[in-house]
Amino acid sequence: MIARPPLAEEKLEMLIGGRWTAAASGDYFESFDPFTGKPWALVPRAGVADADQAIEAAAEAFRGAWRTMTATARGQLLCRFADLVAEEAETLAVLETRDNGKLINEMRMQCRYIPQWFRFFGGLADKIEGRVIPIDKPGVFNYTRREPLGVVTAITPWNSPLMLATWKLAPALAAGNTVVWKPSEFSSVSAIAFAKLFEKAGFPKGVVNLVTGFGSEIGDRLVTHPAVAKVAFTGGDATGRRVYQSAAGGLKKVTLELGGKSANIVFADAKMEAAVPGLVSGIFAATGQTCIAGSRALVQRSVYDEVAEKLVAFARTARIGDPLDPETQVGPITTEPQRRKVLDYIDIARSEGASQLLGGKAPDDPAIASGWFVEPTIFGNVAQSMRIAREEVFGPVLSIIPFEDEEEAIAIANDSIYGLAAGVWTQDLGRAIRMPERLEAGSVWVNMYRATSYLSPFGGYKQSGFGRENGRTAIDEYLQEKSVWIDAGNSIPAPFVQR
Ligand code: TXE
Repeated sequence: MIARPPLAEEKLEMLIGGRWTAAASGDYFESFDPFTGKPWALVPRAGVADADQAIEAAAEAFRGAWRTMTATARGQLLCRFADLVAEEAETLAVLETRDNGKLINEMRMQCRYIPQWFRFFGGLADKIEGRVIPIDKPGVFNYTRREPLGVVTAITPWNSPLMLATWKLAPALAAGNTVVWKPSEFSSVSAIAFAKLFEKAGFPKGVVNLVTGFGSEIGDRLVTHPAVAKVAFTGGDATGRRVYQSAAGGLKKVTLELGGKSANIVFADAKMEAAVPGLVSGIFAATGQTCIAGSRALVQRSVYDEVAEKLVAFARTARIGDPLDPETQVGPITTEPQRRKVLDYIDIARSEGASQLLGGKAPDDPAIASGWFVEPTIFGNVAQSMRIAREEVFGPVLSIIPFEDEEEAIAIANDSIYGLAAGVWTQDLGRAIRMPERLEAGSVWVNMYRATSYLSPFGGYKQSGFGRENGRTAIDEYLQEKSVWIDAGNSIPAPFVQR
């Protein structure tokens, strides 16, 4: 078991223009450990003046040292940063677990994996090439340049704080942009440790700025400041809509990743020994606090009773406890408001007539009574019309919805405003090909669930957002194309006619 040191009295600092600093106001806020329910760190509460300073520092760095650095040198910096993250992975993982309550095993896996993003995008930095266009005008040389956008604001959530920031920072920096990063007010501590590594790696001042504070206080400024070229956001859909609207005023580029209500679909021909743990991992791993949570289990009616019974039996054995204990399988909910939201949805599901098969409350165990826990909860015979089947809960709550055949499975799965991910469990090869074609989701897993990689694009269909993170093309989200025309023929222009 990893020791849990007492409340850090030290006041943490944020990074603005290469300077570690408190907020201009001198204010701090407490970050809570979801397992103890107590504050454990003091984080600067940035105001609009701090946000402005960070954006101005990023704008200056973009015009200065960063702009003139060769792409190869930029890529090497990203790789050096990757090495530092690899060295510090364990420390970062423990900070993340203390700050957001997610399992140490999961945060270790993420923190050890993050360097691959910086190596991959670092490697791409000097492969950003333009084209020579065989232009249809004699004597004219036309080529394209792919250039960075400028200052990118990255706004990130609490559920996988460093991983989701990495998905933005790695391609944004590789493309030559500078960044102002605002982590969630519920998980800023690991972000501060991460930012220190950018400094240690040797990034020029102002290229990466970290502003800690409340979205409700500085979010709007970080989006609307005239020097911001693009906003990359992951969070809830209500906040995402607001960010999009604010960004529209300044015609900023935006990418949004907004969660979902993903269907994890089990056909009668599935290998049940894989499908049942697959359903469990889709929802109870990470205590359901993942954008790709398979929160709707669609189960073919002929195996409905068998799957429901096995699911309940399997989920009942999940060990709930201290997320710093590697044996724990279900940790607390990250925030107290989020726990209330989850318990409210459980009440709603009951009042809508869903049958509760497991959980439905905070655990009774006095050893974990101070933590923000909710038991793994399963509702059976859920109808797609119920709110529990339509709205994102973002907690350990699974709805089982029966279906008759492939057509009905597709209809139910696609009957959602969201479209982030889907899972299909089948042994039928044709079905394994047909289903991904027809599912309206940005990621589809067949006979597996919840895998992501720096190599493969990730993002939403419909109201799960737009833009893609990860994979080669993610770097295009942080570039713009310029067309350059050169008259190589010394011709004298005809002034009043378009050439
Ligand atoms: O998210 P917010 P919250 C969903 C999930 C959850 C719900 C609410 O359903 O229950 O969202 O969670 C910043 N301008 N997801 O309230 O507010 C905020 O400071 C600019 C899904 O914690 O969306 C944080 O840095 N920024 C999800 C970030 O937005 C603003 C992950 C995300 O917080 C802002 C998290 C504003 N006006 C929650 N207000 C996913 N897609 O994985 C807040 N923020």
